[in-house]
Amino acid sequence: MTAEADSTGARGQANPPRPPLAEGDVARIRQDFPLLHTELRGGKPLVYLDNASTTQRPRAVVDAVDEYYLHHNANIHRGVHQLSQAATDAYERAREAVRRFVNAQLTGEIVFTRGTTESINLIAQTFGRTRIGPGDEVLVSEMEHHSNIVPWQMLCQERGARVRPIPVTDAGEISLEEYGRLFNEKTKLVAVIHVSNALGTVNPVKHMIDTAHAHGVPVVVDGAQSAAHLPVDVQDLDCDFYACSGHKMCGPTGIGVLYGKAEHLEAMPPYQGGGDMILSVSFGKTVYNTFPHKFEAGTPDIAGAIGLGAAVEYLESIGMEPIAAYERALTRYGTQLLASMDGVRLIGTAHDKAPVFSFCMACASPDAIGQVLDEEGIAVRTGHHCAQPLMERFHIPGTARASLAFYNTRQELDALAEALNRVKAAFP
Ligand code: 7TS
Repeated sequence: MTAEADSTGARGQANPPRPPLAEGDVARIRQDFPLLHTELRGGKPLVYLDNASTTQRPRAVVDAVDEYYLHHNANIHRGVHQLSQAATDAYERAREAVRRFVNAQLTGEIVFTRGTTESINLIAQTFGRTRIGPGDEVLVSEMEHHSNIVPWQMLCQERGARVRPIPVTDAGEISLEEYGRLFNEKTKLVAVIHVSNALGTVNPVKHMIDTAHAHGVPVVVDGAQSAAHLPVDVQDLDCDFYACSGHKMCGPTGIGVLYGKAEHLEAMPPYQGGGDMILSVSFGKTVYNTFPHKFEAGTPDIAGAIGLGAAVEYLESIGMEPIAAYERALTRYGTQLLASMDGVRLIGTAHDKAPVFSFCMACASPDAIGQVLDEEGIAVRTGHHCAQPLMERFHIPGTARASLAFYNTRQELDALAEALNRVKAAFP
């Protein structure tokens, strides 16, 4: 772990360093993901490079979901019957697994949501509504995903407050100087992406949190793209909130996490009303449940939470430090490969990056690139990646984006480069 990486909030100091994954490890890991062995278009092996959209699931996750539905299915926190208790135990064990994974202090600081989007909307509609008033300012970076912009715009519109963008440099890094200058007595919240989905930049969020706290300002971290790539330690970061999505970290879709400091969750009003979030209801007076249940109205995605618990246990079994180290090597390899290609322009050349390669080509639009790659069995995403202000910042309508995970290989990056030569041949 480099000194620079430390300021990103990656865990690593407390644990002895473990070696990165070797090629043999990755070959074994790939056996855990049946879908990676798919053949497309008349026998071409799938090269799945769209992990920022959603990762693949290992068999352990699918099995955990199956096991729940086939053998333990019941509603939670309700019945005294055995099945309901077993389901409740499994759901709460998953919460504890997530707590351990992000190193929260208390299990109750983990709220299950539908995903990052819902986690951020929850914060905006509860914490945000109690904190943001007329004339106040919320700082968000220019590289945010729409789900860390629009909920703040909606809140600010309602409250007569405003969202102020933190500028991004040409390399795709947050300008820390400009960030520091944006603070004033009206600044009430910072919301920042840990790892950029569109550029791969790993932001120095720990440093940014320190700066915000020095001004008495709480920080929300969008961890949708970091949880599967870096060891995350919310206590070390000292973030006020951390949001992530199960499906971007090998878990099921429809389940996500909101970590919040206990003092905030305690003080926040509920998000939605209904069953499970109350202790008692009468027409005279309703008493809310304690956190995290206060924020989990209605029957949750029980199977999803159990699958997410299995996903974090799977990631832990490989080790987040070895994953991060392996991915850093993949990032270096891919960067050299693509930067050396004529006619390919990498967007996002930050010093500290996750294995996300966003690029434009002089000869073809991102969509046309995506189509040629698809014919070769290579899955990438094209377009604005739900980061239109960032595309505007780089004066481009969109990019083609190859986003890798720990089960991707150098050979797959070679296949990408080879296919890009075909794009050039197709659009001379
Ligand atoms: N925040 C970031 C940084 C993201 O990358 C995404 C999804 C979200 C929030 C929203 O996550 P959700 O699970 O609630 O939908 N990003 C992408 C992407 O880059 N391509 O497809 C989805």
